[in-house]
Amino acid sequence: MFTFIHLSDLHFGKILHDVALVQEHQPYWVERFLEAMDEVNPDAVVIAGDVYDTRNPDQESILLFDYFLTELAKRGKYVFITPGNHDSHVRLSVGAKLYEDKKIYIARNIEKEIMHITTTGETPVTFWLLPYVFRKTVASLLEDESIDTYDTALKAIIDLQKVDHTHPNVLVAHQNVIASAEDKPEPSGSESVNIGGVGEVLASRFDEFDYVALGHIHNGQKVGRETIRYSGCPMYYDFSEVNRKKALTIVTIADDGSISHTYKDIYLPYYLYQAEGTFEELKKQGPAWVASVKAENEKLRSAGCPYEKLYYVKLIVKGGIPAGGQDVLKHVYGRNVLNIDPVSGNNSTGSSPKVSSEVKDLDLAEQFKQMYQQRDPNGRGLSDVQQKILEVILESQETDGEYIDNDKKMMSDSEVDALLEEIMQIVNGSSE
Ligand SMILES: [Mn+2]
Repeated sequence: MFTFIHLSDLHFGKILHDVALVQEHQPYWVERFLEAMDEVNPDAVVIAGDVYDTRNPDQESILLFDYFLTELAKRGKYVFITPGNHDSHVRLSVGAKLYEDKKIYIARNIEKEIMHITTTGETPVTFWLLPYVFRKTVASLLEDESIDTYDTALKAIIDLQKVDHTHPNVLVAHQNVIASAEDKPEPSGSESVNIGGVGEVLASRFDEFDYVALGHIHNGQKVGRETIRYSGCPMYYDFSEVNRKKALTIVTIADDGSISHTYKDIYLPYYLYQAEGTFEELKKQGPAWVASVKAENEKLRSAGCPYEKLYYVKLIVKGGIPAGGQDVLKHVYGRNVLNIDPVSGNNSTGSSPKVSSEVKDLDLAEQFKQMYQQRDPNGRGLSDVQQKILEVILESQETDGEYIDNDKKMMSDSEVDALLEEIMQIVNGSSE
């Protein structure tokens, strides 16, 4: 029997609204994870991409990953890590050759023969580490310009691997995988990637592999068969995940090669609560909710649990908020209100404007500028600095094909989001 914990999308350095999770919450998660790992006592831990939230992580995030790796190494288990689209594969894999003595394997860039390791022990398993596949990287690696989609790029790479079926084979990958055009995994709001069709690859490309440990989509779920799975991000990274349960995916490969999975709950650094109603309704309901959280924590304490449950709150206020109403709600719900979203009648701020047909034929920079202006409630558009940053980003992604497929003539809303996020990161980061 061989057991491993399937993780992905740690996103060290992520900011939830204005909370820098790396300060307290992500270190807390690492501790709870290590405790859970010691209980499960797996043979391996797999991290299927997006260790970091950005390709240029801050020092706290790097130190947290360093600590996490060191603790994993102390336990002497196999560790398999592959870079996601948020990671710089170079920064992620510094010293990777040295770690191999500690049974820690970190993939770097895509090569014709991808990194694969067969474990020693009673139930040998071969782990294949596939870094995030960019179409352009594969097209240039294989010198084949007919590779024109992510799906054909992935197929071309997989076809080159010589999979030996005398052992079970596990592929670790980070892609937007769909079972079919009608059967797509349900995204969360926090992937900040192009879910709108770009980058999709078919699950059937993985037929050679007994289990596919996926990252990228932040809601844990299967894709087609039970053994092609997203583990989901380990803690809540968006209020759209509010009703999702977060638990560790534990995969067991039996001696007869059959594969099953279970979930293990761990204590999370924080939980989410979301309520919707008029200002008066929300104000009235607040105290009862605060009391229920208090009761829940008292129950935990009397059961000998050393941890308290912390909640972050989002309030969707219908019908407008009176002057000073935000402060009233913050007072009622406590200091952990992260987001008060006023929704008033048909003037909804919830959905973003659709792409108008005239925007289609413009170049990406021009499209982005127009869409940004449409979204900006003041209609101001990009500042000069933001415009410069946009140009630099679009130029750099010419070379690695990130965020947007340049061959696509139209940007989706999620692509605008991703670009905007990157611009904001650079703007915010430059003041540090
Ligand atoms: Mn991710």
